[in-house]
Amino acid sequence: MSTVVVSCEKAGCPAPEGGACIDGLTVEECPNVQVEPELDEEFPEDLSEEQTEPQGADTTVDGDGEGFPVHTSETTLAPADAQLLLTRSGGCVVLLAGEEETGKTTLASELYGRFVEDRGFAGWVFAGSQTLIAFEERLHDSRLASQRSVPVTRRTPYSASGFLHLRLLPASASAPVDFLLSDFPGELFRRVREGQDDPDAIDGLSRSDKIAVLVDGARLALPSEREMALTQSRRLLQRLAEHSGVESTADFAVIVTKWDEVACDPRAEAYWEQHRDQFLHEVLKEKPPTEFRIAARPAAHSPPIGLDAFLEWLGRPPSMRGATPLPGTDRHPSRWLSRI
Ligand SMILES: Nc1nc2c(ncn2[C@@H]2O[C@H](COP(=O)(O)OP(=O)(O)OP(=O)(O)O)[C@@H](O)[C@H]2O)c(=O)[nH]1
Ligand SMILES: [Mg+2]
Repeated sequence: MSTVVVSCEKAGCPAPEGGACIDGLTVEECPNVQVEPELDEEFPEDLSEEQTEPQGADTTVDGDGEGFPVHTSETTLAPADAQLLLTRSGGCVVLLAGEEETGKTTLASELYGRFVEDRGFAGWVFAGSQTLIAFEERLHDSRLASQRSVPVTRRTPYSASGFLHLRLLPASASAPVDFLLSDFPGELFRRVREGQDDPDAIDGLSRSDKIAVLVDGARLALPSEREMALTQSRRLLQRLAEHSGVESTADFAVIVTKWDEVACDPRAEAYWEQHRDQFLHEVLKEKPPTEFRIAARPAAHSPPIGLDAFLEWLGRPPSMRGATPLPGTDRHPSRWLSRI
């Protein structure tokens, strides 16, 4: 893999167009250029193989005006593109795991939505995204402009699934961190929970730094549904936590989504309080998952709940239980750490 010059700070330098450096320097010697790997292989089937240029990359945006150019595409990132990004700059892979309509897409897109309203949120500054259009599409229906009285998120079909990308700059550091948030259909997780599919069917599972299993708060609020909702989420957590392909350094969380629906119903809240300890300590006894209560998009158009705490957890370096380099990549927890 060689490198190509994509930009040069020196006015008039022909290097980005394929010409010679205006100062006669090599790419390695020149301090003024931005370079990217030149890639010409076929798209790989999974994250562990060779990498190519991001699919659909069409625009270059300068996320925060401070020199972190990113390409943006109309779609989510396919696993190969996600891996390319990791290979280039490291990053944090976040798996949002939950069955149909548990709130995965809303959580990811409202996290991005915080930075649309205000470029700084919870100690981070927005520094770009390769999936701006995919984020915007996901937010569209929830906006007043969509003329709906109740905000909704469209179901995620397999054809639109992939990774959403957020590049964020921690207020206390100079280097941005790339977050890749999965947006997969709930059906995939139902099939894994039911044992119809192996967890390996989940793209990127073995590379996930953070794995969040969602419990649908709206179902906790329904007496006829709450027991089943907990049982299903617990089983999914178990299937993922016990899977040999999951890195020992991966951090787990359990998120009760749509917390607005739980918080307004004392019986629903009491039910979760009563069962949460068992839920959190039963599967991952040595290191129980972190619990979050999140309303990414409360029905009453009130402000979101819990997104700041969730982002703080995402930004925490992975725990170092028996840390080993990830196979097929130079990404290592210590490298991830050094970026924060
Ligand atoms: N009341 C309330 N509703 C929410 C909240 N978050 C999501 N929802 C609604 O829950 C429904 C399902 O949310 P999605 O984000 O589409 O769920 P999903 O897990 O991505 O679903 P699939 O793509 O089908 O797997 C949508 O109608 C959302 O508007 C929340 O915080 N509060
Ligand atoms: Mg979805």
